[in-house]
Amino acid sequence: MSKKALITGITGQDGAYLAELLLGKGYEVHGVKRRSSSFNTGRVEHLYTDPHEGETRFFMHYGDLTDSTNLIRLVQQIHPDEIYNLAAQSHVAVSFETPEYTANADAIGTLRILEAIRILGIEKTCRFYQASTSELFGKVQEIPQKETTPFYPRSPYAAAKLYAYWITVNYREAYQMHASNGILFNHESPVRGETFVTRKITRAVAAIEAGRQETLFLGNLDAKRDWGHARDYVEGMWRILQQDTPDDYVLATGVTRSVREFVELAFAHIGRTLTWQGEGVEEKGLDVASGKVLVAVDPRYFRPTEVDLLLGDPTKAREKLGWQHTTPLEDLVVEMMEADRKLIREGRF
Ligand code: NDP
Ligand code: GDR
Repeated sequence: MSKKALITGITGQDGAYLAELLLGKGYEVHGVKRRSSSFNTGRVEHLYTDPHEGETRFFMHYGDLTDSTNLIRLVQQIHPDEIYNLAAQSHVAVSFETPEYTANADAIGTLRILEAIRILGIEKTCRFYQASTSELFGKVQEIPQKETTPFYPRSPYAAAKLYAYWITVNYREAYQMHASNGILFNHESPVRGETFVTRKITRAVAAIEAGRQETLFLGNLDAKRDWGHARDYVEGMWRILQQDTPDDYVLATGVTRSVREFVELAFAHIGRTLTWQGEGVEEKGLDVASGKVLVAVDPRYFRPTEVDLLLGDPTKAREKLGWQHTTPLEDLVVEMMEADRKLIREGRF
């Protein structure tokens, strides 16, 4: 009998990579997708087989983290061995605009799934993974950040994820559930959402190269992040749930780079070198060869409170899970740039 996994957020970046990983391991994979007026399953289309055309181990169900009855019914019907809770309003800047919804989906949504497991009495057989985040560390308390570093959330998103982190720990301790947190630092890929900074940059650089865009407008160029590849991080999620004992783990690369450095790497890939002029909102990135302004600051992208520096220490994950990242940032940028150049060539954006 193959194991059954239920993935919330299957239509997102991590959901797509995780579904592919688990199908490759022989799992039956069930995903929760939201009703949308436009197509939202593009990232998992390649995994889907029309049930009329043959056997499949990949199933999608309509649902929403804000609907308890739906979640209870899905868990009851599917009876999963493992639940990966990846669904969230995951955009930090957007969480300042939609704080109540973000709390409902990201914080209470997590509680709803834990309660579904408990109500259905499967807490001894069903393992639970919570998509926790380096945003919990927020305002720098310690460098690098590890499992014991104090949390200091800096956004409605991070505050909601803080609740989700602790309710996961609490249900583990109170009901002996196999419930674990992966505290994941930023991870990216060619299917990263287009409004997160890495993908926004690679898309814009590809568009500038193709003559489709003049300038890339960004917010804080000096924020530093520990960026890895999503493919490595979903492997870590799976490893966390295969442990005999539930626990919380940081997954990170152990290297931090600024948004500015990411921009420079992306432009270097199309043979452009930048020189920076001006300060603050006046700062611009100019093409050394032509003098054209390729990058400018738009304060619209500043956040009311910012997370300045994230740098993770993945020692515990390496020692206990045998996990480590495989993709240096330079390779990640090349992969994302090539994917976006291809989309442009094929007229797909
Ligand atoms: P994405 O934004 O790409 O995907 C989020 C997923 O959640 C999508 O499938 C989305 O559906 C779904 N979703 C959003 N709201 C709801 C809701 N109310 N009910 C049901 N589903 C919902 O995120 P990632 O794949 O990048 O991240 C996965 C998880 O990991 C998130 O919880 C994120 O907060 C967390 N995380 C991500 C990190 C990263 O660097 N990527 C780092 C640390 C944590 P739809 O497609 O319809 O919008
Ligand atoms: P983050 O990712 O907030 O770290 O959350 P994002 O890529 O949005 O921002 C990273 C840094 O870049 C700065 N920045 C900009 N960001 C965006 N989106 N757009 C811009 O134009 C821009 N200019 C500068 C930001 O201020 C920030 O400092 C991601 C999400 O995936 C979360 O769900 C996850 O929990 C964390 O990573 C770990």
